[in-house]
Amino acid sequence: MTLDNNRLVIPLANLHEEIQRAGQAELAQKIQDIQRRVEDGLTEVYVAFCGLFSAGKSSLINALTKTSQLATGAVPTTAEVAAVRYETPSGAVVLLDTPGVDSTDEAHQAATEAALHMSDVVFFVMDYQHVESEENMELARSFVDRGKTLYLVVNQVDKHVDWELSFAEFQQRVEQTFSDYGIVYEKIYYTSTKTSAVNEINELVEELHRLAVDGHEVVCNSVLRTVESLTEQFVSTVFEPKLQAVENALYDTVGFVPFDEAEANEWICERNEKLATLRESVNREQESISKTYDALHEDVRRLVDLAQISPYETTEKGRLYVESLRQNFKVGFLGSKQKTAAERERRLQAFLEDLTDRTEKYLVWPLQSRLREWVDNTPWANSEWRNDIDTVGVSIEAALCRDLVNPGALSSDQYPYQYVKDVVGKVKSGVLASVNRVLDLWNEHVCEFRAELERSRQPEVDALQNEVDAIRRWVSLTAEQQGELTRLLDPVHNVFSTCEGGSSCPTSM
Ligand SMILES: Nc1nc2c(ncn2[C@@H]2O[C@H](COP(=O)(O)OP(=O)(O)OP(=O)(O)O)[C@@H](O)[C@H]2O)c(=O)[nH]1
Ligand SMILES: [Mg+2]
Repeated sequence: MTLDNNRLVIPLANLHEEIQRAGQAELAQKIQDIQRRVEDGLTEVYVAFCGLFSAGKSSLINALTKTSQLATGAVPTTAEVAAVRYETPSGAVVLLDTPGVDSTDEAHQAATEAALHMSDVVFFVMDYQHVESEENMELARSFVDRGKTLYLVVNQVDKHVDWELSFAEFQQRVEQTFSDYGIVYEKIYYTSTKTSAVNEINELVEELHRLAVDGHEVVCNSVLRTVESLTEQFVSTVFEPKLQAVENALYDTVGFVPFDEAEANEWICERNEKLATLRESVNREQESISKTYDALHEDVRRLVDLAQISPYETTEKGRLYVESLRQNFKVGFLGSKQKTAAERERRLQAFLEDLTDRTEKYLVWPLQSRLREWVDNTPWANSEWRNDIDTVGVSIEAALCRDLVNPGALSSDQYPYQYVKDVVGKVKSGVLASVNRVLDLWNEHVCEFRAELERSRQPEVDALQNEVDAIRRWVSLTAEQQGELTRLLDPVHNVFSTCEGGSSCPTSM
């Protein structure tokens, strides 16, 4: 297989330029380092020996290469990354000795950090006695997070003494701990640079040979993952300030930041459902207020309509009054004008009194009682409204009864009945007008109450809406970030996806 390096070199050069232009010199340099490796042919696998200080990284490389070229010691020793070529029958593997990552010297840590992007595989070396330490677990996780292929090397196993627990039990415990921490690794080796019955240093040698055999595949995989990881770091740095602001807003409103877009969308759905329920409940309550009020209106209208205020006796009095207005109506043998007029007035008053009495008893009182009952039984009605109810009623004036007479119809036998109907109609519309005045007054309060109900829920609606807006801003910013990552990585991915060996290697011929 021959690598068509140019296909990957150009996208990497473009990526380097863009990252350099954005002022991220360190990341740009790392991309350029990878570009150089690609130009050199991507043949040798770089194995970085990483771990806490004094785990035995340098000693292990010395033992593997059967040399003592690297300095070793009980205090933090290795200060800089050193590359050692290790020849196998299938080709060379480059072993990178790195300073301990927990070295108190910051320059040591920086050196390891700077070399990691050049490694294809990490041999994570641990001292037998500190394997299960928190620091080791966190360090292992950080390698996994960077997309590194991880091999675990538990070194110095010559320190194991069987009387506490058997070696098999120790192995089981170590493997369980890594599994509990969810750390994914390729293989685990138990080694020693001294003499030990459980030493797997020869198996480690075989692993190096295998890596040399699979060299091209291993390097291609690693280059792709490292470029992805470095580009992710670049994009994260660019988006960091904006994302921080958006996430702060999320903490202020929601209290949490979603794990991913799916969770964010779930949160949006939940809140939208709550908003819909809230709006529905406000609408329902407002409708219920309107319905109660409308029902009262309707009741009042029906009460007025059906009120019987002119039974037979009343109608008779009305009829007698109307008949007394006919020209041929005379009182006494001589038909004295005064007597006739007095009789007419007496009949009018009799009709008036009767009608007034019945209007009070059968129309006004029932109406007032219905209104009071409504005020008492409507939770949101104001008890002061009871005072308005006293204004309901009508005063039936004699002038009204006189004015309603149609002189042209007096001679008709049926007219007295029509006359009574006219008077009753006028009285009822007077009463209805007085009730409507009260209902109109109350309606202003009803409208205000409906608006108040909406206002009272507004803070809850606003809070939910703010949460939805904050989550949406997060979704849109993370989508933008993802889009930027895709834009930058697409040319690199295209080279890998169209290559002969599938996604794992750039095009070969
Ligand atoms: N018992 C025992 N001691 C070992 C073994 N490997 C290394 N040591 C000792 O552990 C100490 C540290 O070894 P180094 O190889 O310097 O460790 P390192 O991981 O390179 O340390 P730094 O470079 O400081 O990060 C030295 O004193 C070694 O002699 C081993 O397999 N068994
Ligand atoms: Mg060392």
